[in-house]
Amino acid sequence: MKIIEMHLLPVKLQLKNAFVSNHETVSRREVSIIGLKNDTGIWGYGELEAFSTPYYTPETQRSARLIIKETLGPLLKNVQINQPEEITNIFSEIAGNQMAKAAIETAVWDLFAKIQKKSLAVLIAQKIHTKSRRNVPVGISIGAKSSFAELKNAVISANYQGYQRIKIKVTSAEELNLIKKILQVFPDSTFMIDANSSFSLKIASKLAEITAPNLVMIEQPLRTTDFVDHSILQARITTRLCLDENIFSLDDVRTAYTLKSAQAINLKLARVGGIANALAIINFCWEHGLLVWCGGMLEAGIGRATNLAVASLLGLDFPGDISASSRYYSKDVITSEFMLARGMLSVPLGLGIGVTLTPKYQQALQDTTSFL
Ligand code: OSB
Ligand code: MG
Repeated sequence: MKIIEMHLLPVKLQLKNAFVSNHETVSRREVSIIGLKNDTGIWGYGELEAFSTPYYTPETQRSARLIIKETLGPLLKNVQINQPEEITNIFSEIAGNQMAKAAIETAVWDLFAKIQKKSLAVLIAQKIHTKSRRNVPVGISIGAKSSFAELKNAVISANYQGYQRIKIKVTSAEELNLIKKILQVFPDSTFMIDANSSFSLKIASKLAEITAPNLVMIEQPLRTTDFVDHSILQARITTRLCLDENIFSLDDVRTAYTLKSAQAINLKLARVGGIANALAIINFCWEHGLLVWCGGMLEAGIGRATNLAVASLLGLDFPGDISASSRYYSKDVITSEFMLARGMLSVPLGLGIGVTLTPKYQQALQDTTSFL
């Protein structure tokens, strides 16, 4: 098939609650919806997940849209595509820009699943020779809180809703005292913390002291370009380290594995350039005994559906950062809602990503001029 039209629609969504991390406080989330039309009139959809600012990763919505329109899109013009994996190879001559690449690549996967009349979850499972689960165990990521009372209430609420694992954002080493108390007050909940680089090697001994069995991992404690200090830290503590911001590619995962910088990988499709790279990373992690699980980055409906298709893979058992729609935006871009039932989200049964843009967003997307 060939792609004959490409459309890009910037969208601004209001988060119900501001999300605080060490990088920034997000209250308005900007994403872009990408729509691709092929030569038989079938559409595929993807979501550009870069943030408005370059704190979490170097790309921004504006930089990525520019790269998509001026550089990546034109590489697919008049090109015959037989398999979705071909996109990653075509884009490999362009350095970096993983989120821009992933936006197009995931839309092509959606398109192929629709052509083959199957769900994206099933297509992906077939590619990696496993099965797709109907229901996916999920967790929640709670933004940093300034008081113990606020944090405790957020944990009570997450437990009440049924989330199977709770991640708490931490913006400084001082907040570890709050975390220690939480670990004691909720011995039966499974926790992890995400420092988003707000720790340093200086607090290694403080981290080594936390041996609570209900703290299953510490995500991204140190600098986003460092593998060496993470390795030193991992050797000094018994709690698993998990890398997020460091990981843009399979090569980064291999570096982390070889240097023993972490024992777990937070996998985000957008951050690694799309589904084909994500599958290569999953395979590597499974072969080498690294725990790999699906992260999230405050996606809107299209991105959440795409993540859920990957997270549905049998074997990706650790609950991901893919929470119910109600946790994020008052108005999303799709017509359906992801709802939590017994700590799980169910994978849509429809073709491709299995969700549909609301008429308003579908119209707005089609009204943009194709940049191909
Ligand atoms: O560090 O995992 C992170 C959100 C935006 C950017 C980075 C991160 C996050 C989250 C939220 O933790 C996960 C979610 O989408 O619910
Ligand atoms: Mg993280």
